[in-house]
Amino acid sequence: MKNKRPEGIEQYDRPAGGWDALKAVAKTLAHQQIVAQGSKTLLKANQPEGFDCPGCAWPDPKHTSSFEFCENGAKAITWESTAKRVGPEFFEEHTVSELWKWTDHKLEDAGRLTVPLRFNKESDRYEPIDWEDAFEIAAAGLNALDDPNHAEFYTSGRASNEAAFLYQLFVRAYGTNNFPDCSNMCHEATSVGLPMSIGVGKGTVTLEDFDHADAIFSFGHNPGTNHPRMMATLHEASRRGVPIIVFNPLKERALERFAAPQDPIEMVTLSSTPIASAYHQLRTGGDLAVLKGLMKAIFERDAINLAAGGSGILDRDFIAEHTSGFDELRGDIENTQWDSIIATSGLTREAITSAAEVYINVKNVIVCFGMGITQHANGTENVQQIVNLLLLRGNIGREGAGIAPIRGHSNVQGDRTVGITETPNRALLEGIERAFGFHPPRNHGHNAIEAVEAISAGRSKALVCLGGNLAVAMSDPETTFAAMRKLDLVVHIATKLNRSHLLTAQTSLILPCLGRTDLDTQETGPQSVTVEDSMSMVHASRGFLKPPSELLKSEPAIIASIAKATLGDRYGIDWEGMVANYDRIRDKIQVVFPEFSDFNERVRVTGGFRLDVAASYRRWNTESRKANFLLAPGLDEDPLLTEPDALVLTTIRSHDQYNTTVYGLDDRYRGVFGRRDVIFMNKDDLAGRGLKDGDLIDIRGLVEEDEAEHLVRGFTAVEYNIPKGSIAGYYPEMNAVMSLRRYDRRSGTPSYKSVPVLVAASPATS
Ligand SMILES: Nc1nc2c(c(=O)[nH]1)N[C@H]1C(S)=C(S)[C@@H](COP(=O)(O)OP(=O)(O)OC[C@H]3O[C@@H](n4cnc5c(=O)[nH]c(N)nc54)[C@H](O)[C@@H]3O)O[C@H]1N2
Ligand SMILES: Nc1nc2c(c(=O)[nH]1)N[C@H]1C(S)=C(S)[C@@H](COP(=O)(O)OP(=O)(O)OC[C@H]3O[C@@H](n4cnc5c(=O)[nH]c(N)nc54)[C@H](O)[C@@H]3O)O[C@H]1N2
Ligand SMILES: [Mo]
Repeated sequence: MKNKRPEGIEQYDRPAGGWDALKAVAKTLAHQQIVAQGSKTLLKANQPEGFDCPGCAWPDPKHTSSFEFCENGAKAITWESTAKRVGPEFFEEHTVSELWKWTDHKLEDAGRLTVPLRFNKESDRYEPIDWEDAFEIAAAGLNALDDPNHAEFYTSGRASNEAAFLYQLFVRAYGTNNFPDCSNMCHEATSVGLPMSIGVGKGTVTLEDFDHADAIFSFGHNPGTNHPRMMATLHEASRRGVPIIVFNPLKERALERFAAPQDPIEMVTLSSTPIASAYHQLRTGGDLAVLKGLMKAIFERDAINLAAGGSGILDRDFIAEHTSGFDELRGDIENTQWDSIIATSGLTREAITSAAEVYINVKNVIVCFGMGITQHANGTENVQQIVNLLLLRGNIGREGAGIAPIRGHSNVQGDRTVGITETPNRALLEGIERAFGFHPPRNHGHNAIEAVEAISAGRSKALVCLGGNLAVAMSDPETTFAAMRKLDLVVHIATKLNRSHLLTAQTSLILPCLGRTDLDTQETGPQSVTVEDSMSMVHASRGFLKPPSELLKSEPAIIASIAKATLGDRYGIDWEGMVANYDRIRDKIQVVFPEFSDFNERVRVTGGFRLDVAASYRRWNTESRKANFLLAPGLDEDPLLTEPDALVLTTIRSHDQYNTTVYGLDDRYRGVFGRRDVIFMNKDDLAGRGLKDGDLIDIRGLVEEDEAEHLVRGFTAVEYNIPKGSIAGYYPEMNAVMSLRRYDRRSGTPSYKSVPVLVAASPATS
């Protein structure tokens, strides 16, 4: 007899994609009450004349004019273009204390914000306010600070290039480099690690390179959920017979099998295409060991080949001409023993060697990776070891090969390119001076963790957020929430209500803005914005829907107005002129960043243009002028994990969420329906603790001695196919067990994917 599973937990046997994906979209459209308009909206996503889908940063194919079906893109779009509204009546009905008790899902699901709001402490309510008053209040709050470095300016990666550029200009003219940014919690390990290795913090491949790849390696990303349009590429590659080698502790369905909704045969015959040719379920955090193991196997094969009189299997010409540090790398890998590689990775030597064979036996290899690589204490090292692996056979800077960090938010890469960074380099500072004639601050500002620390310590007094949900996205909500409540001034520029907005300060403003899908009309007519995808392609995006309220302003307009109110005529910056016509913002972008030359002309060409990624042409902008093999000595275990019984918790996204935005409670591909309060565990880890499938458990984060308890109670243990010692739970619920001190020391990226925890039965059940 089959054991009874916990409520809402099922075996989901179907491939990813397919009819269930179409059904899910129909359900979303109905829920957001926009059936007629919504379906038309979907057809304009990622089309030359349409808007850039706010769902992910995967590039658009160059030669398609047909609609690219994407379930989660459809959710992102309908979530924004919903018919539901959050206006003055909503806030008359609900106090902030009452809203605080709502779930994250319910808060955002209430609909689009329609009026500027100011929090009134007496009534415990947000109340409508005039735009002009809002700008004056924000300006007065910022100007009241003793030092501009006492303010923090957060950016979430949906902001367009134009909005982000004006924002960084405003903040630098105001006088600080405090730019905490969602990227600090995401691909920062990439942005810090890659420049040291290859001289540029971006991926080196284009979408066309996938057509020429002979093997694709995938580490720690879940494209079926988070980048569904990537499935078209993987599906096509698999059908061409390209081996796809996956390293992921969880068997993600889309990486196993996928039925392309675009493929009439798969849809009609209910068939699907296998994606991974080999699926390696490594231990969470075992990537460094795997990467070193792959290199060790390659060196071993090379030695055998040389001994047999061959010329070796490394690209020795490339290594000699283009790289530095090869001997040191080889020494490090020789010193790393198979025993520790096997123990840390949880994979057998045979498994690792077989993957290395695939790598050796083909010419062109692309390595893709996501948060499973970056969100670890050694995230930067992980990224650099991926580069090492690629360099060994010259797999960077030629067609069909390279490194492909799969970015998160749709314009997170572009925001960085146009100046959202707490560590400005010389080119950026000189560019601003050239374009605007003032000396921007040079000192390093705060990243996301440092910003929360500064607020928590009372050093920073004001926080401006260009989108996002910083308090919920960050580790350790208890500390972060308390910190936010101590602020003098908070300004949120947002489309929808979320929990961060309810952490009210002395003065709190919510300024509602247009989204990607909305028509943006300024003095000179309808405007387009631009975005940069994961592969450095820059293109235009134009919304076309009637905005949810006549009162809404665009992000550039809001930023320019705050800037004008705060700075007056300082440095003679023409804020109004730039907002009247976004071409003028782009003209300035091109003065600051010469790679945007002829920006307005080039972005008007269908498909846009690619920003120069020097490493794609084997030009290495590193100090050595070479690509550097960099070392990650040892395979050190986290000291907290040496505690007996410690498990490594990884935090993941469900199929029904966009970061802190929870669309719904299903995680279809993992067989979870109607709930998120579950922890996936290996059956031995359950048994070893006297637990079974369905038991209620408490999860305690292991923290340093002087830290407060980090405990969550009453989650349901679900027996799952995950390596022993590794457990998984959903972000953001599990952020409560994570200390703010846990982050990659090189990049500042929180180690959301390797949280040491203890699991025990909930007292309620024992
Ligand atoms: N629909 C939707 N799309 C999104 C988002 C969303 O929330 N929803 N978020 C956007 C953003 S901001 C981002 S950054 C991206 C995130 O996209 P992903 O990088 O795919 O994000 P995660 O869900 O965090 O999952 C990472 C994957 O890593 C695996 N993993 C966990 N720990 C490890 C490990 O130690 N090693 C390895 N090798 N793998 C591991 C998990 O099992 C999971 O499959 O997606 C973007 N797109
Ligand atoms: N435990 C754990 N924590 C994590 C992660 C993890 O994997 N595990 N992932 C991290 C990652 S990769 C990231 S990127 C961060 C995400 O952190 P954020 O980027 O801060 O969070 P989001 O949930 O994407 O922000 C959602 C909010 O953005 C606003 N918004 C949506 N569209 C727009 C728009 O067009 N304009 C404006 N102005 N506002 C808009 C809405 O108000 C919405 O509530 O979380 C990080 N936190
Ligand atoms: Mo992200």
